Amino acid sequence: MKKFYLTTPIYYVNAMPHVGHAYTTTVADVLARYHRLKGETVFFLTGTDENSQNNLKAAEKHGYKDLNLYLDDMAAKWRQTFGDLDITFDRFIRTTEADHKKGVEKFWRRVAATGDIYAGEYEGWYCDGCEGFKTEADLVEGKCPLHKTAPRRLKEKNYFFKLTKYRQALLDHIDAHPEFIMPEGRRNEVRSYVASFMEDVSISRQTVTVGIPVPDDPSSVIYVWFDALINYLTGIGYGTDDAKFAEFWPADLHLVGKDIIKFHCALWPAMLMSAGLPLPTQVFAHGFLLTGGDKMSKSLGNVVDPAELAKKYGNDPLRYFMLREVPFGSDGDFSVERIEERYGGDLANEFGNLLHRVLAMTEKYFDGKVPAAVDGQVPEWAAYEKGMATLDFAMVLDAVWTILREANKLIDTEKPWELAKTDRARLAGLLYSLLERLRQVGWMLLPILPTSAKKLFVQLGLPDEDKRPYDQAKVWGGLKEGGILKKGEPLFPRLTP
Ligand code: ME8
Repeated sequence: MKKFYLTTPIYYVNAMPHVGHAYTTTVADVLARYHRLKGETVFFLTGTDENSQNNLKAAEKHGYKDLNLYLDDMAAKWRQTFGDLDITFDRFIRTTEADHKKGVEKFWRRVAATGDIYAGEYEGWYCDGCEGFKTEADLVEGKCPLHKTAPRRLKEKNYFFKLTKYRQALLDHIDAHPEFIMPEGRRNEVRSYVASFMEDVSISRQTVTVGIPVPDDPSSVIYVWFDALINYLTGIGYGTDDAKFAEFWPADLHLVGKDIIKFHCALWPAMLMSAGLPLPTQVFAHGFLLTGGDKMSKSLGNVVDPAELAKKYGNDPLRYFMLREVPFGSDGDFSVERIEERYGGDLANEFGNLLHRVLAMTEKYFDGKVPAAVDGQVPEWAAYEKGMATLDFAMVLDAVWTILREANKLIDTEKPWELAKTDRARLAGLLYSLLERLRQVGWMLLPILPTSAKKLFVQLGLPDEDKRPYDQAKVWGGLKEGGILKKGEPLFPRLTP
């Protein structure tokens, strides 16, 4: 059976999740559900990046005396938020967990044995927000452009990773595997960084107190990024469960935001090459959700709480908005007004009302029973699947909404209320065809709007529909004559102000 291993970044817990974090995680969830539907063995990993000095600062700020208590509380809140958002992760990893630490140690020793770690002295500009050194060229008016704070000068003994040893191998890999870094614009950015700017990287800290100790040198801790990236291995058993690791590695997809592309497309593959492990198939870097033109970010203080939004609009509309509003890969504005417009237009009007009308007409003209089957087909599956495979969610949703819009148009042109008087056979065929299209739309929407799709199946009288094999479900004619429909509440009721 085919496997699909996908990951999100592991998030810092110095603040609560905002819509930006929910964005990456929701997209990952859509893909995880889609690949499960197709019958693949999916492993979906998300979690929290806890060995960070920023977390310690946050713990102190919130009056915690014990960092571990703070981490436990915050990890529980993140996990809860993702649970509330219907995220179906297979593991929520925390980098303070024992199996992760064990795997990191093993990985460090492996890279050291290759001869890729050396001791040296480092002096440079360090941005605490990024947890990384910055070159002069990275700074804008002396400040980190992301955190808008001045970096501090840092000088200490560090262990270095021979990143530059892998320059050519990385370039060769990027050139031979165009799908490795997506979208294409990001690939060019990484390529030019690797070719012209990449230097060896310091992978330990002496002045930092939080982190996994360097094996055989407890005076230093492992650099948080070196430790964090390894979560993609330890999350599936590296160092503790060889069989599981062999089953799932290499990752099929690392989903990340564009802010952390260099870590994932230069440092990470070089680390894997050094450790003699195969590289992930793809890193896809999406753009930023913006508020007021700036990246939504905890350090800028312009964040929106996804749990609040989900409570107000429901999870499905929030998921829909994230996939529909911003072309995946580009930046885009987040706004509550647009969520409401999408809710009222695409969801309530074009989808929810259609279902309601078709069910109401079948109730009125055929006692709420599925009329005899007629031929038909839904050619949009090809575009839908291509969109899912290439993470082109506009293509996916266009495919679904083409079906919905055509169905709405068909009602306008065929005028079933007139057919009821003139041509009952044609009316029966029309209604069957509309109901069957809605069943297929339900399948397309299962990964995207899981709650609404299941409600739709119930209303079509098929409460166990989602248990069917995907390949069978796509075949026209799944609805059987005489099936009893169950018109229920509208899928997207009018929003209360
Ligand atoms: O970087 N729009 O964690 P982090 C879209 N711990 N996505 C956004 C976003 C926005 N405005 N803001 C955040 C770290 N994100 C490291 C990662 S991985 C081995 C270690 C998402 O808490 C996006 O996925 O700063 C981004 O890459 C990630 O959150 C950064 O989360």
